[in-house]
Amino acid sequence: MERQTGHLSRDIREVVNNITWMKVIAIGNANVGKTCLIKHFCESKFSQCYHATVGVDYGFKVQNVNGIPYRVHLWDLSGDEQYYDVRTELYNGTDACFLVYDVTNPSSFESLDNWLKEIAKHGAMGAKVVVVGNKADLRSNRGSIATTEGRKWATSRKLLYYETSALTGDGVSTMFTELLDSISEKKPRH
Ligand SMILES: Nc1nc2c(ncn2[C@@H]2O[C@H](COP(=O)(O)OP(=O)(O)OP(=O)(O)O)[C@@H](O)[C@H]2O)c(=O)[nH]1
Ligand SMILES: [Mg+2]
Repeated sequence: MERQTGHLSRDIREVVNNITWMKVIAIGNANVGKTCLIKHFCESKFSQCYHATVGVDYGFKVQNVNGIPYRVHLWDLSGDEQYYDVRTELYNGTDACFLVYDVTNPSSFESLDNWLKEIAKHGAMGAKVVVVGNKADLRSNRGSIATTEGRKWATSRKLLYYETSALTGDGVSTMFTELLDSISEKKPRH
């Protein structure tokens, strides 16, 4: 095969160009575990240290969905109010969104409606949204939101509900797999 140094061969370029992509965003209050969930999905790793996302992080992963490879573009948005303007630039064209709260943090649960309003107002109203109660491993802490309460909130808005722990990995793969499955059904392939 002829190949110029530093260039992909035509065959590989064709494969890369033809692969269908999906845009997935993570939203929810600061400190709820969005970055950790993505890290677990992409690298099966967890970090106890909190490094707040500054504005946005971006990465992609090639993932087989129902036997077909997709390029999953993951946009990890900061939950901090100061980055509102950054986030609102990025919602357009979103295929799927996982809206995260921390089951031990009631104010992150109370903020969920505001997040739905934010994405609807700024271009992601057509996106598939799922609700994720994260840090399920800490559920025994006093004041935690019960599974029934989280599920009821999601169901009342016709959204699917998942519980996860980015620490133990429980529920993470199920949430991502089902979310990507549901988009692949709607997403036309090239
Ligand atoms: N015990 C436990 N801790 C978690 C879990 N997920 C995240 N954490 C911890 O929670 C803190 C915040 O996690 P991040 O993933 O950085 O939170 P974030 O939602 O990305 O926060 P921002 O980037 O500020 O919006 C870190 O100290 C993590 O180690 C979990 O499932 N269980
Ligand atoms: Mg983050």
